[in-house]
Amino acid sequence: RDVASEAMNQHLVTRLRAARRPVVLTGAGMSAESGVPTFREAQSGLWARFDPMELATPEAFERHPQRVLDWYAWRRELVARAKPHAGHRALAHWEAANPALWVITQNVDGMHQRAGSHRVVELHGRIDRDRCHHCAAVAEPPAKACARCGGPLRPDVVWFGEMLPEQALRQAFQAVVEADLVLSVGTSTLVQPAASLPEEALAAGVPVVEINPEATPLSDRVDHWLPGTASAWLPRLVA
Ligand code: BJW
Ligand code: ZN
Repeated sequence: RDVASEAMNQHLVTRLRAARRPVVLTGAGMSAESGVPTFREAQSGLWARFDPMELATPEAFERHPQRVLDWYAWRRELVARAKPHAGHRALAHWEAANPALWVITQNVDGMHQRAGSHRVVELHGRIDRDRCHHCAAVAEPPAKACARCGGPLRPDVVWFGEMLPEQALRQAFQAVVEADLVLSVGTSTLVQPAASLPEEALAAGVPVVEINPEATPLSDRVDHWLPGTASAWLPRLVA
């Protein structure tokens, strides 16, 4: 590493630590190094021939419920075996040092909480819960049908074409417009409305820093794009 980029990194560390109301936005890349595959990566083995974008829809569940439930059962197992990594722990430490920090995640795996973060807003639900596809009553797996209305149970996550949980969405937009620094980690920034959060920050003049090994639609407009992984960058920046 050359002296100039070391100096820039040091400058970034100072800015992040000085932030009074930081917000961290996380996506599937945050969990990749814990062993949970991202959505846009090729899926492995059994599921290689299915496009996650076509499984994560109400239409897929209505047409092929067992296929969708089997995919979720496979992913639930990956999540249960996965462990938070140094990047998750760095964010938990950051919250301990700065209790105003928010983590706003698109992930459904609960990994931030397992690492010790408390102020986590979950935009896309949780894979370890079920809810009724008809009346939205929450249920514990492995029940098969909803006790209240007899409707089919499905993972308590947000599929394409479905609304995000209203309160989480409201909290997320509020946190971002009140933030003095936004850090976007491991998201392709393609899926709405989550992809609008860093846009709102940029429009409000809030500095945005992005950690992602690949460029995204955001990368050439953020204040700093840090090409690399969550577990490599976060402990250096904020732990
Ligand atoms: C690393 C790394 C490492 C790798 N370290 N980084 C046209 C225009 C605009 C919007 C729409 C449109 N057509 C349809 C829409 C709406 C639609 C949408 O946005 N579609 C786009 C694809 C175009 N959105 C919706 O439907 C949303 N609802 C909605 O809009 O409601 C209003 C409405 C309702 C009805 C009618 C009309 C409007 C709902 C979206 C729900 C998304 N759900 C999923 C599944 C969740 C459940 C589950 O887990 O199964 O959420 S899809 C999937 O994408 C999942 C993710 O949370 C989400 C985002 O993905 P993410 O996190 O960015 O992951 P990847 O895989 O895309 O990227 C990983 C990144 O990590 C990459 O960049 C890597 O480089 C990087 N990476 N390793 C750091 N180690
Ligand atoms: Zn029901």
